[in-house]
Amino acid sequence: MGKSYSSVLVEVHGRVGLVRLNRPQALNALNSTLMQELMDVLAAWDADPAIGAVVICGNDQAFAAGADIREMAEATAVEMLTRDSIAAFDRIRTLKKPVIAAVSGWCLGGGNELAMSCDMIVASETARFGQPEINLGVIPGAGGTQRLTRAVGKAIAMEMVLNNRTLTAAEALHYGLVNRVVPVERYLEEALELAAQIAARAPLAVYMGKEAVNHAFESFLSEGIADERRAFYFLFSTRDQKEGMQAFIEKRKPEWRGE
Ligand code: CO8
Repeated sequence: MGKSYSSVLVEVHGRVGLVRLNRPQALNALNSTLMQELMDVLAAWDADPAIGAVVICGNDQAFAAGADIREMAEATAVEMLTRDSIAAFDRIRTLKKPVIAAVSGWCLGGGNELAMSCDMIVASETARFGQPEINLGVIPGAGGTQRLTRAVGKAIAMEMVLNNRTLTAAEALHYGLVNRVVPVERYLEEALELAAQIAARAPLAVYMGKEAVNHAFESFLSEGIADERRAFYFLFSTRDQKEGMQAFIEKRKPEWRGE
């Protein structure tokens, strides 16, 4: 990738891009530099056909303990609005490549909102999920009231947002916030394996599948169904559809080209 970053670490594993949030002294609190660097990396990988999926992780202690409180403590409403650093969260949903959050330790506030902005979450047994903004006299600002409620339901979301209830990894799995929970020694490997499996699949179908699933959260059922159907029909114009179906008939492995 060539560029050097101060607050994220970047690695490529085959067709999977791995970006590590790297402000361990602040439990990976999301400041503007980190968010800019993260978005820069994600945008570059989204445009790179050699990358098929992305994993975002922190370290074993913290995925991220929220937005950087020191950076925003003195900000005025006008400054917050003008800076609009929250806009970055929504961009992950619009990326073509699937993004998996590999979460261990603290996953709080903006950290949990970042994880929920990703397409899937693989958690370690030590992960703790929460929206503690109420302790700071504010509410979640980057989707914590919306994505969280859609994921875990109203009852649990209310407790988390109004009373700082944190979820253990097992609870997060039970309520549908995360895809899977594995021992701390394995969570990153597990996320990378899942990403590698998806990265080996037909790229256009993965992109349209991600978009169609995300549409379920944004539309009436009839609109979502119509959108899905259009995407399904469209995929019959791709070489990968012909190859995938022919390979099935010929009892061989398909070769995906993303065309
Ligand atoms: N911001 C800035 N610094 C932080 C943050 C944070 N969110 N979290 C931890 N740190 C720093 C601490 O200040 C401390 O630094 P120092 O050593 O210099 O004093 C260091 O990280 C280690 O933290 P602790 O000593 O507090 O570690 P503990 O193990 O005692 O406690 C906790 C861990 C419970 C996670 C504790 O650090 C904590 O409560 N952190 C704050 C959690 C929080 O309130 N998060 C929500 C922030 S608000 C938010 O996310 C709104 C999102 C809106 C949109 C996002 C826009 C970008």
